[in-house]
Formats: sequence, C-alpha cells, structure tokens
Amino acid sequence: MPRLLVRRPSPLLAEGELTHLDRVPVDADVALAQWRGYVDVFRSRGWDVVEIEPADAQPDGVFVEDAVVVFGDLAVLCRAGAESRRGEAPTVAAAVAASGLEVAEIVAPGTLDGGDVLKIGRTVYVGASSRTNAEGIAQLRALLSPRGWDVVDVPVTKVLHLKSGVTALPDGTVVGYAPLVDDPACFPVFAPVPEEHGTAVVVLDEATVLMSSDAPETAAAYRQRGLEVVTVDVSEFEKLEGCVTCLSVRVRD
Ligand code: CIR
Repeated sequence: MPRLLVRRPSPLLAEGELTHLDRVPVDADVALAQWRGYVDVFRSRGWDVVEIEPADAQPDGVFVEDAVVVFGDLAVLCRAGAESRRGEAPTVAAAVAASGLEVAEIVAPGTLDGGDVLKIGRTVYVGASSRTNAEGIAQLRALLSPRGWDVVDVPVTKVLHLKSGVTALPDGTVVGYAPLVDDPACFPVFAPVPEEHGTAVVVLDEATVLMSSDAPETAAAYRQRGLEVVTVDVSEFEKLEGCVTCLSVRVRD
C-alpha cells in the first residue's frame, strides 16, 4: 500500500517564507480544512496516511516535501536552504526513522529542498535554486549514482523550487507554465500549460493526477490527454508559494 507522509499546518502558517510573492492574508482555519481535503483524496484511494508530529512553531512545517525525498528504499533527509525551516528536520527525521527506510542525509554546507527534486524514471532532476546549492546537489549525486540514478541539475531562477515550475505526468511528460521555466530544453519532453497553478501535479496512479482547482483550463487539457483529474482547493498554501506536491511525501511500494 502506498504511504503518504504529511504534517498538519501550523497556526503560524501565515508567517511562512515568501520569495517571489507578496504577503497576503492567509486564513489558518481555511488552510486546515483544505489540508484535510487534500489528505482525504489519498485516504479515500487507499493510501496509508502517516502524520508527522505537529511542529506548530514552524510556519512552513506543513510543506513536508521539502524535508525528505524518497528514492526506492532510501530516504534522504534534506538540509533546508532557508534557515527558518531547519527546525522542521528533527520531527521529520523521527518519522522517517520509524518508517523502515534506509536513511541518509544532506549535511552542511550542502542545502537541498525536496521541492527541487523531480524524479522521472531513473532520472532525478534537481533545481539549482535559491534553496538548493551545488554542494547539496553533489551530495545527492554521490548518494544516488551508485544506486543507479542519474542526477541532472537544472537552473531555477524564476520560481521558488523546480517543482513550483514543472512536474511530470504519469507518462513522463514534463508540464510547466513556460514563462516560469528557465530552460524547457532540459527535459526530453516538455508540454506547456496555460496556467501557473496547473504546473503542479501529483501522480495518484498511472491514469490519475491530483492538481489545484485553480487551473481549470489546464485540468481540461490533462483530461484531453486521457487522464483522470482530481482537483483540490489549496489556495491558502499557494499564497505561500506552496502547491499540491509540497504538502506530502509519497512513499510508493
Ligand atoms: C517556503 O518558502 O519555503 C514555503 N513558504 C513554501 C514551500 C513550498 N514547497 C515546495 O514547493 N516544495
């Protein structure tokens, strides 16, 4: 059974980091309801939901994807590029330790945010962003190359993380909102989408993706490709440069 690691949003969510967006009011109660709706999509499809211990003092703690990335049986604990987010790590490490996965970690001076890691087959695209540095990418490559993964670094200057700009459909097609993608030619197959919030998809299974409800034209385009599309409202997280991918870590069998 696939597993989903999540953490409920902190009451301080509205104080989360912002890099490319201006701060607007965030409603913590709405955010909690949206988070429950997000988790329910997975639960109703048979995913085993594992809640990481709440970290209410960490405004960005809900964005667990940034703290750990799973490659088969290996979990790589990240070292956050934003100092304000390093306090999220101990509780994530505890949850991962209990998961039975082999564990490795990125160490100083390396930084790596999981939002910069996009896996397609055995290729791992890593965004060289304001959060992920060359040393972090080098450490990840050293961990993954012997295990048969090819690590490819790609520039990210226009959005927070690589996966704020691009993600991949089940067939490996990379989708992105072209004005926010530094170099679409980095990817073997790139399909532009018409809306910024349409770029982030979570693959639920080979025929189904989960995405934001704030990109109806893109959802229609994915349906045209024969995909089933499930949408959720994640507006409160989008205000903080989050999206559907960053609210969970998917551990697939
Ligand atoms: C941050 O700036 O770190 C948070 N406010 C948003 C993190 C979003 N994470 C992601 O896209 N993987």
